[in-house]
Amino acid sequence: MDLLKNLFQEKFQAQAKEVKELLKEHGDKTVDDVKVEQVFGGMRDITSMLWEPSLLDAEEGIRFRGYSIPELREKLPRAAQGTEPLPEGLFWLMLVGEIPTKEQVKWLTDNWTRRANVPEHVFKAIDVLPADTHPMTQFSIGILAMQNTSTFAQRYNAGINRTEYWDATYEDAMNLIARLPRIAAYIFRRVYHNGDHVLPDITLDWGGNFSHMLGYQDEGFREYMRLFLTIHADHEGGNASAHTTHLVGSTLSDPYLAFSAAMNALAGPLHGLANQEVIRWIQKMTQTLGTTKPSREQIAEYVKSTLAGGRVIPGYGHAVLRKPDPRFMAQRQFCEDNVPDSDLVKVVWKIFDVVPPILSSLGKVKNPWPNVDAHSGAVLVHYGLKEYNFYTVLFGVSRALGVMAGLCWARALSLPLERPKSVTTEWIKAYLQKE
Ligand code: NMX
Ligand code: MLT
Repeated sequence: MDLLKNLFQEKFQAQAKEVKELLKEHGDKTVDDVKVEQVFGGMRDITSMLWEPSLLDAEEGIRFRGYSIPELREKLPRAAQGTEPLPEGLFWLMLVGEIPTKEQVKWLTDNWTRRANVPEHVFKAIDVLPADTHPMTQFSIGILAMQNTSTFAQRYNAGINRTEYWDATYEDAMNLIARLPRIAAYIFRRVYHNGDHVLPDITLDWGGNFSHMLGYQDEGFREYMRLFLTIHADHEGGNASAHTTHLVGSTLSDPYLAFSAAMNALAGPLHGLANQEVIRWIQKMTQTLGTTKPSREQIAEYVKSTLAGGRVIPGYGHAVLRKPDPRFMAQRQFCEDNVPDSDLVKVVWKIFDVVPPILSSLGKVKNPWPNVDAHSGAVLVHYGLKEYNFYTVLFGVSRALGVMAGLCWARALSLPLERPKSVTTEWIKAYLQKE
């Protein structure tokens, strides 16, 4: 058995024992009450789901197995001469709860390199799509096309014992993560570079090789990509892409089916697509104003006109966070250190000064602060990746790390089919009358 799988088994077996005891003793205790407004309000804040890789605090932001983003940037192993964490290290941490050593991360990089071969028919499935098909649709189809290689599906058909589900899920999760950069880069080069593909460089780490296959040899871009792939990886379990993975996976659909579905959730503008919407919105603003250096007053007027048109300000607000997103702040810090002279980045920072008071003044927005998507596009443009319809695919590659770790845990703890209770408005009215 491989190094990481072995450690994962040790960890979940111990935890499964603990959970059994915990349920025996405390299974009937209440962790939450549900308000009528939550039933009509997207189930916001209802505590009802188990998710091991990360946990969100509304004021403080995300912690991965207890580690904040600044702590990850300090403690996770880096590339030689690099300053940002290697995302491989975060996957290790999310799966087994321990910060890996440099050697362990090297082992994982090499393991994913060995698993990274994408079957030829996947490229053919992508190639039959019109080139103007949104990159997220191509990505989701590419992932789905790999489903015939699922170890879980094959072993399930052969009559696998349920105690081995975790093992087959782990194999699929590792293969899927290893292959994603190649598929994503293939779509990028197909759509924006006339199919002039860049072959993998097996001497590079997961994020470095992804950047290389996208066509970027600049070490600055690679470092930003390693940071990007780390900070977008997980945001506890209730966000739409993680929750989709969990829900679809709970039917014992294999990881390819579950992750393809998750990417369809990420492709919505209120979720991951917001990163493309942000840059589209800023570009429209600078075009309309006729300057790449708009003043705060000009930005404020443009924000108000967007709101007056019945549209949201992309990159602002959050369903759970109530402070500036630490993922935004990490990118801001990266730019202060590495990208101090970009007009576009400076516009992003000015928007950060201008938007929160305007959103707060509406009196209904619960979180006026920027989220992760408010910053990424400007950094990508700085490094030359200007094709903003592709940005959500980058988010998707990263998100695989968290949701695949989550799915491995769901199988390991034998979490059952997810099936919450729904009610009708009539039911609510009748319930209230009885109150
Ligand atoms: N611009 C304008 N109005 C907003 C914004 C915003 N950025 N954020 C929230 N509101 C409105 C929201 O539409 C709602 O209005 P109404 O009652 O008229 O329907 C009201 O404020 C209350 O919403 P909240 O409870 O504050 O937010 P909710 O939890 O419903 O939604 C988002 C969260 C993220 C969907 C929302 O803030 C939004 O649409 N933001 C812009 C899109 C975005 O950046 N999404 C990316 C999220 C991060 N990610 O990567 O997934
Ligand atoms: C995410 O990273 O998934 C987003 O911030 C959305 C969320 O957490 O609800």
